[in-house]
This record gives sequence, structure tokens and C-alpha cells, in this order.
Amino acid sequence: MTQSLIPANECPIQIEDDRTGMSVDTLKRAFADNLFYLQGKYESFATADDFYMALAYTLRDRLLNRWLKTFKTYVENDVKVVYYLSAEFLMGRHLGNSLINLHIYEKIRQAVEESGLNLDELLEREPDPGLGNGGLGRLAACFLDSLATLEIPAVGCGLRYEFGIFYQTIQDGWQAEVPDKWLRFGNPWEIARADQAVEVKFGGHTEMYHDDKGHYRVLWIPSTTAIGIPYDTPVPGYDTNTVNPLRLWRAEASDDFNFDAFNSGNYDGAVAEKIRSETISKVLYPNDNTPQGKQLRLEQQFFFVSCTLQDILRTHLMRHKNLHNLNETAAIQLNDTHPAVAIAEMMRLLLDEHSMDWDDAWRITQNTFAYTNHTLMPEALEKWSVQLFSYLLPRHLEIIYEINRRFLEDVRLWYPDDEEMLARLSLIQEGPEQYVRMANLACVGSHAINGVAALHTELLKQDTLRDFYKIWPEKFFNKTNGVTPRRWILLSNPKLSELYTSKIGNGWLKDLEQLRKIEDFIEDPGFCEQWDQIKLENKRKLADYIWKHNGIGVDPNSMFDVQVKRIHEYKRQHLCVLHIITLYNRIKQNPNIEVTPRTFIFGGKAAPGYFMAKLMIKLINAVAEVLNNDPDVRGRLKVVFLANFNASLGQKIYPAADLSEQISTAGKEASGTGNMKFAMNGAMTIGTLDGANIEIREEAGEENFFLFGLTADEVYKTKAAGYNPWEYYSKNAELKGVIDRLTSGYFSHGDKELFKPMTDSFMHHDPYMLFADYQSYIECQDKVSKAFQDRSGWIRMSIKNATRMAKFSSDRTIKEYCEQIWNVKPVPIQVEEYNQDAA
Ligand code: B1N
Repeated sequence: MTQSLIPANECPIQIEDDRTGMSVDTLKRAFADNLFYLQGKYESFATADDFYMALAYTLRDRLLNRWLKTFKTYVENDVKVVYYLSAEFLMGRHLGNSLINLHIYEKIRQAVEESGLNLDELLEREPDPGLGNGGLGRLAACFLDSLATLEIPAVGCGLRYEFGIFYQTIQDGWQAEVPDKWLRFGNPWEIARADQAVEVKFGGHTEMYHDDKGHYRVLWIPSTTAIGIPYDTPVPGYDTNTVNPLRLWRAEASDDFNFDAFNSGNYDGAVAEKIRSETISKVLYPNDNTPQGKQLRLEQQFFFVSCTLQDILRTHLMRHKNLHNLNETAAIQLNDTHPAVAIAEMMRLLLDEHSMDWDDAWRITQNTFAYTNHTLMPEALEKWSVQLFSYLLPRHLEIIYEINRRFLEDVRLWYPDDEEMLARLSLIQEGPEQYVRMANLACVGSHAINGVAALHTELLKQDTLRDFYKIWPEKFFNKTNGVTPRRWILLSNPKLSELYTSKIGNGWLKDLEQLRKIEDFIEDPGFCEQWDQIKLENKRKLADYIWKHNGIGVDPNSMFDVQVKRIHEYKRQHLCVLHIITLYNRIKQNPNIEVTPRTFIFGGKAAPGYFMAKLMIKLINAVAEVLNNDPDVRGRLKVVFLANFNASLGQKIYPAADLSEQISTAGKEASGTGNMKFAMNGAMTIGTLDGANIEIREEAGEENFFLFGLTADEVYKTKAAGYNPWEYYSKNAELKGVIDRLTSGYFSHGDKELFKPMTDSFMHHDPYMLFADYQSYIECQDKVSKAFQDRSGWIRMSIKNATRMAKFSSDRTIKEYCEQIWNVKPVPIQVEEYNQDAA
């Protein structure tokens, strides 16, 4: 036995050392030390990136004691752990978040300033890790923040993409995509755990054999394997000692990769195969709400799922002799169907590798898994061709067939004569080509199924998943989404946070209901004035950003009317453009007409293969070019498209918004989460009765919400009755004027073809019903303009919006998951440290 360096069971820290100490002097010394020893630079040669890295290490060091202690506590107490499986995690920048969660923002600011540097500039050096597309990935990140803050044992499980979502630039008004090399300078937040690598199999075939008890067993003989290496990133809770891991897997070729080829001189062949394995975790598919049936995507899904499940079983078996009580130590949440192949992989592991019987394996699987659906759009539901599946995952296809056989046998008993229902419930879609339906697999293999807003869950029950609801109503739950107030209020809007804390203390950060007390100040003119000034200051900062990045001067006193989200037809950025052109036409008809000055701000990425979405970006920029330069407009209207919208740009935008555009066709947006971030920062919403807008309006009060448009039910009925957009066009002079200006080539230097695909879509099908909602939208916007003129009325509405959003804290959402779906409890972490003056 070797003598251990430090007593392994307890914190090694006896004196304030450079890696844990929280005093300004120690922080300064640690910062300098890291610059020298980790970045290998003298101060005089160091770049801003070097300083950022040195500071990041300074923070990581301060998380490690808590992180290791958290892990140790979980293992020793054999606690139940939530595994949140997601193909996407949009974590946002780590440094600022660590500063607030460790309560050392001000001390670090002082330490950095005393070192002659500017903290805000260093914070801006951190690459924003874009390992997700939009709301679904960001939701996963907000959930991890709440889980750690609520002291729930949890692990985020996903893929460590070498390239996240592309970096968006705008060229000649069009989106151009640039690969985002976010790991270029190294990633100070992650720790690779090569000792916990696992092997993942692909392809090949299966064989039957008799085990030693004479039972038939299946042996999967793969054609290739890859190695998964876990990379752990600390996820600290706010004001707790809990630091949970985000565990992302990177793919590597197996060690013994093609030794034969190597030895026989086929070196390049061997290396080619290595590259192929490493391709698995190379790049995130940049699609939001549209699946792409690419083989590599299924490989990615299976890869991280298999790594994760092997890891979970290994962890369980460290403390238990078998896997029969797995559902008591693990709750596995499927973030949409992207990880749904986990149902089949769990069955394979239990049956083939742990020799379990089918019934036991199935009971454990169902009791362990739960599934969150994030979309109603039928075209967005994932399915994989049976052919691809059998080629890549032959054993899993057999298992899926067997799950299906047993499932449909039950359904036949319950509904003897309903062949159509059987066909709809089947895990396999029949037809010229057969497909595996991943949502059906997820539903059958889980004990709980949930939607992400009240309306969405209702529509799942009535429509998308109605047959499953019919047979298992007790499996369905609603879990309205939420967002973390730590990132989206405290970190994004420090001045507003200060105002809150000065009035009611800082309890609101862990209990957002406390913001209700702020309403008591609504009659206090001084308070309202402060409120207004904070918004104005945030708008000035954004105006500076716009000037710097777009060269467009905008007036901070104008209404900041903002739509930032992925570009998608169902989200209807083009409806917002129709309003802008309406205002423009009014000005052109009467240049002296009174208009409420507005700055329209757009941001969002289009999937690179989504033509109409890319055309929408071009349209916004084309309209911007004309309006921003037309002397008749006289600066009253400005249009800005901010390139590369991501979490860190969101942190600058939400606090500066006056008006939040949430204008999707009713029934299409499952929830939305940007809507919550805007409202929490005091923006008013103009929106349809879609997704979580409905609940936001309930909470804010209907008099504090600008509602327009058809309901989901009316959309459905209008379509069923034979919707004719042409009628709206011909009967509505203002609408006609807008479309005619668009088709005239006015915004495209005379080119009448450029926007024709879009105007044709409006006139002939209008699947997202812009024309049906146009009049109602315009009238509502006119009300907004009027309301904005009444300053004190607007401020009151703003205060009510911001302070009534407690429901949309992800803490509330996570508590519901914990109690109703996961059955997990908080596990407080005790940390001993020499920490004289930590806050
Ligand atoms: O998930 C968010 C919701 O707030 C949004 O309303 C919803 O649109 C979004 C395939 C998706 N649904 N489906 C996706 C993302 C990537 C992908 O490859 C689908 N994203 C959503 C959080 O609940």
C-alpha cells in the first residue's frame, strides 16, 4: 500500500491556498500563477485570450473541491441520480455563471482590475459553446442549472461536438455559415476521463447460442467499434455546494484499430478508418424542428446513448450486485426522441450482456425511462428507415420488433377490431419503405410522457399521441418549460437585479415568487423612474453593440421591438416584416403621419438547407436597407438584423427589449422559452395563443399582454373549411399594398423574382396563415404603439410582467419533474474548506 498524498476522505485544505482561497489577494496571485504555469506566458506577452484562460482556471480550481465532494457524497450515499439525455446542451459561457454561483463576482472584478485588466473584456473572450440549435438545447442547460441549485443529484449526458452550431455571418443580406472552432484555444472547463472510456459497437450481425443454463441468448458480432471518451464539465448550483457534471462523449477509433491493415502496410487505410470513427462526434446537425434521416445522425444518437447507458450500469454495479433495482438508483429522461434508441440499448444490455429475462428487463426499462416531446409538427417526428437500422444496429432492430410484437398483442386484446389504431400505434410505419417511429418507441418504453406547455400537452393528447393517451392516460403529464433566473436575470440584467435586491433582499434568486413583493413599489414614482432608467441604460448598451457590429445608429428612446429565435416559417418572422412594410407604406403615403418610433431587431440562424428561412433573412436585410436609408422615414423606423444570435448575445438583447414578438401560428410552437426571458426582463409580449404564451398571459394578466390572431382550434377549423389566402389579399387594401410592394421588386433593386417563392407561398397556400392573422396583428401593433406613448402606463405593465413570471423559473419546472416523474430528493453537500471570507 502506498501512503496517500492527502487524506482521501476529507478536504486537503488546511490553509488558504492559491487554488481555493477567495480573498482578493489570493485571487490575484492565483490568476498570475495560472497565466505563468498553465498558459506559459509572461504578462507582457499575454493576449486577452491568455488572460481569459488564466481566469477560467482560477474559477475552475474553486469549483473542484465542491465538485469532487458532490460526486463522493452521491456514491457513498447511493443516491438516486437523474440522467438527462440530450443530443444538445447550449450551456452559454461558463465564466460569468461561475462567478455568480460562487458569489465572487465583485472580488474577481477587483482582482482583475488591480491586475490592470477589464473583467467585462475578458468575459467576452470566452467562446460561447454552441452545442445545440435553439430552445431544446438551451432548456437542457437551464434544467442543469436548476438541478444543481436544488441540490438534486443529476448528470447531463450528451455529445462533445468538435464543431457546434455554425457561426453566422451576413453577406449581401444573405446568411453565410462559418464552422465554429470553439475548442481552438482548448477548453479550460472540461476534464477528460480517459480511464472511463467505453466501447460502442456498430453494424455486423447477430447469432444465437445456448448459455450455460441452456437458455437461448443472442450474440451481436459488430463490424466496427468506436471508443467513447467522457469529458466532464462542472455545473455549479447557485448558492449551494452542489456541483453536478455535464458528461459529454467524444468518439475515437478503438486502440486496436485495424492493426492488420497497419501491419500489412495499408497505413492510410487504417488512418481512414480512424477518421471515420472520429467523425461521429465531429459536428452538430444544424437543424431545429426538422429531422434529417442521415446515417451519421443515427450513429451520433446511438453512440452517446450507448456510452451513457454503459456508464450508468457500471456506476450502479459499483454498489449493487445486480441490476434489478436500477430504477431505484437512476431516472433517465429522454430530451425528445433524439436519445430514444436508449430504450432498445437498455434492453440489449440487460438481456444480452447481463443475462436478464425479457419481462424483468422490460419492467426495469419502463420504470427507468421518461420521455419529453418537444414538437407537434408531424414532419418533425423522427423516423429511421428499417433498412438503415438493420444495417447499423441489427440487434436493436430485432429488439424493437420484439417490443412491438408484445405491445401490439396487448393492444389487440384491448381494442380487438381496430386495425387502424394498431397501425398508428405500431413502432413500425408500413409502406413502400418501412420506418422505425422513434416517438412510438419512446412512448412504449417510458413510464411518463410529457409535453412542454399546457396547450402543447393537450394537443399531444388530442392529436399527435392520441392513441397512446387513449391506452395509457395515466402516463401523460404537462411540464411547462422554464428558464433559469440566474443566467437570464442576474447575469444578464445586473442593474435590475440590484434594484430588486435593494428592495426585497436576494431571496428571489432561489424563489422567484418573492418578486411579487416588488409590485408594492409600483405606485412609487421614484421606483418607476429607476425602472425606466435601467431599461434605457440596457438599450443604450445594445445600441452601442448595434453601432459597432452593424454600423446602424439607433435611438435608445425608440421602442425596441425584438424577434430573436431560430428562423422558421412557423415562427413567422415574415409576419413581422409585413407589419414593418405596412408602417412604411403609411409613411410613404403621408410622410408627416405620426408613428411611434421603433427599432425592429431580428436575430436567429436558419438551417443551412432551409431555403425559405434563408430567404427570410435576406428579406429582413433588404427591407432594412431601404428603410434605414429612406429620408422620408427620418429615423423613425430602423430595422436591424444582428448576426449570430446565441446565448451570450441573448444576454445583451433580452434586457434591452421593450416588445417581445411571439407570433407563431397557433398550435405550432410547443412552448417557446425566449418568451419567458423577455417577460422576466420587463418586455411586453405581442403574441398568439400558442405554447407558453398562453400561460405567460395568464400570469401577467390579460391587460398586460398584447394578444392577436387565431387560436389553435380556429387555425384547424379555418384550414378544414378551405382556407383561401387570396381572399384576404384582395379584400384588405393595406395587405395588398404590402404584398404588391414586395412583388414589385422595390426591396430587391427591381428584381421581381427574388422574393417570389415567398409571396407565391403566401398567395397560394399560406400554410402558416399569415394572411388570416394579418389584420388582427396590425390592429394589435397599433395598440402597442399607442400604449408605448403612455410612459407611466407602459412602465407599470413592464413591472407587472417582470415580477409575475415566477411560474417560468426552471426551478419550478424541475421540482415538478422531481416529484412527479423522477421521484428524487435533494442531497445537500457538506464542504469543508479553509474559506475565511467566502460570501
Ligand atoms: O423545444 C423548445 C420549445 O420551447 C420550442 O417550442 C420547440 O420548438 C423546441 C429537432 C428540435 N422542438 N423540437 C426541437 C431541435 C433540434 C432537432 O434536431 C427538433 N426543438 C424544439 C424546448 O421545449
